Amino acid sequence: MGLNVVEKILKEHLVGGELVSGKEIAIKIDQALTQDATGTMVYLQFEAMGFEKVRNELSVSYVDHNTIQVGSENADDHAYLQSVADKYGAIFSRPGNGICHQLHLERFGMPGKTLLGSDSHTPTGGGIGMLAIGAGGIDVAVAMGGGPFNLVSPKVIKIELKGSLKPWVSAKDVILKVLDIFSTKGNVDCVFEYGGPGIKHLDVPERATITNMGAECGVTTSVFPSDDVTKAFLEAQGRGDSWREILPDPDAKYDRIEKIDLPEIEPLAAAPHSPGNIETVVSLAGKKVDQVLIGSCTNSSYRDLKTVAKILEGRKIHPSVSLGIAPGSRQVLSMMAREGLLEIFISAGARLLENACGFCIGNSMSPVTNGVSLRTSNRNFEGRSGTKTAGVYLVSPEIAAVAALYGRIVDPRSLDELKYPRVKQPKVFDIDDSMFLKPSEKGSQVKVVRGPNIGVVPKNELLPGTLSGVATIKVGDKITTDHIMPAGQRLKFRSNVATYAKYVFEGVDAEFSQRAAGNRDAGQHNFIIAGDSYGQGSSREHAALCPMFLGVKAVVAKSFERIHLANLINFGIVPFKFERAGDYDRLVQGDRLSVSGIREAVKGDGKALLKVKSTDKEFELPVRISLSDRQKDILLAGGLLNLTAAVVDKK
Ligand code: MIC
Ligand code: SF4
Repeated sequence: MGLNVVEKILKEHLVGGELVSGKEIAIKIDQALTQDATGTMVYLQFEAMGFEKVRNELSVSYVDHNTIQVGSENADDHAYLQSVADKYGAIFSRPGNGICHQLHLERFGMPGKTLLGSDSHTPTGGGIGMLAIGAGGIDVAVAMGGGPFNLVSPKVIKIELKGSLKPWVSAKDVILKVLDIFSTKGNVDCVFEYGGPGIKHLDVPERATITNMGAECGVTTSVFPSDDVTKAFLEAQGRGDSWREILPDPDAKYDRIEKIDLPEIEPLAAAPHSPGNIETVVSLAGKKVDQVLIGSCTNSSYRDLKTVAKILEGRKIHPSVSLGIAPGSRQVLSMMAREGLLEIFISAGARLLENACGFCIGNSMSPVTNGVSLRTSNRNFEGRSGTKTAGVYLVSPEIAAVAALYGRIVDPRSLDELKYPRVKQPKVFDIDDSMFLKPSEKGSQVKVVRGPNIGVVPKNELLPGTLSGVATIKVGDKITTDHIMPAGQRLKFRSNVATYAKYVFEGVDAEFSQRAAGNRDAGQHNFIIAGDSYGQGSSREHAALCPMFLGVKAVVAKSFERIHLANLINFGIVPFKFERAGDYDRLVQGDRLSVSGIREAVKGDGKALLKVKSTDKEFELPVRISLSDRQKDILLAGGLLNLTAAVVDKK
């Protein structure tokens, strides 16, 4: 029987289990990436587990999130990461080199390889034909140490693209269309495999824009075949020898096929406050815009920024708009400089931003109160921009650039004065790898630099026999990890769990952390009650680690997102699902909750009873924990760190 691209790569890497969708499998990880905001914890855990060196083919430690450096915390993190990479054998990408996903695509991505990254947008690598998956930091630490990665064997959904895109419509609109079809929930344990005659019209960075934002649908990853387009990109990056063809067999099977006619797609936007809230640009036309930000790992390639430059050329931005442009990498930046495109940005009135995550993670450029911000990034969750009252619209670079000129959302197809600039991939990209530091020969002799911001990894206790405590918070549907563990101005505390934990649920309920710590100190377990798709968005394991530190022992939800579910288990927090979704309505914050025989339930069939008690009610309701045998062991041990530190083969 013929195989699809996903099956081909999985088959080559399978080290445990069977490729039957829904069943847990283990795969070998060829490459790993970390970024600084999750990376310090990855390396602290790597050290705590006792690994002696990095053992996979390639691990790269990028610095791109925490580059603001207000106070010494960020610089402390960078110094730690640089020294620890040197010691254990990873490549260190210096601050100023660019955004991890853009850089990895340019310089390291290889068709047919597996990549595990401690960042949810790792699937950007799917644009080059690799199986690139985002995961929690501890899973990446294990993979760097040579261990396998465990995942649910996915359902493969083929997205068949036909025809080519019309002027003013680009890859961003394709993924916004996909989000419109699939939404941000209900796609857990699926992979999108793109195919069909339309893919030959999309170059690798465009494909990467599409696979990048598959993360917003909640799929495990997205992948394009590796074809002549992939070959041309790798050759232009001076890496033609990394190419191999990977196409689906003609009789490959899929769990579902969705067809999209590229010429039918029109310019789209994701309206506040969800990437799944899709509207047409024409329906938003006329909306006044305060800020336009172009960049992020979704849309910061040479193609994207040159398109923007061509639109801005010879023009000035609207006086009421603040325009910021952040190239994705030093390669993009240097090509902009060499080709005179920076000149265009400067003359148009743009603010040149660092080639880093910056605004995308709310680290800078927060919009004005009640403002409208148009961004080419991938997430517009409420408050992520740093301004709770602002509305962020996610659009293509084309729509963003035109809005910067007019001060409002405009459908450029209605303008005669603007001609659509089609940008072609250059024959050769500028290549200068000098900001990637290879590990020195000194290895174990290297002294790891630990400034005051470098904390320790807290460990959990064994799972107790009975959980007993309080519903410390009740939240609704689609709670993102940005709700649970805010980034932005709190991002600099990532390496220090005790401090960062003070901000758990800060934007939702600023008293949560204190209340939870109080319960913990009084010997009570904290429970979180949640609706559907709990833990959407980022891979940040701090959204499990910090609640664990505050004594959260269980989350009772209608459903969970993939990476966050794995993170909860990895830190020993029990993920209960309501057996009957309607029971969610019967619980309120402050209810006293208990579950007895929890260790037996984890070992056995996963069914348990949640006892609910308050002054005016008392009842029991059924909850369920679905776990693989491996996950059962982790949960019983109180987390992966307790388990792996004991069994790891360290040499
Ligand atoms: C994000 O886009 O939310 C982040 C910041 O890149 C996160 C990682 C993190 O929280 O450090 C992600 O997407 O995984
Ligand atoms: Fe960085 Fe934003 Fe991409 Fe996350 S989504 S990796 S914060 S650019």
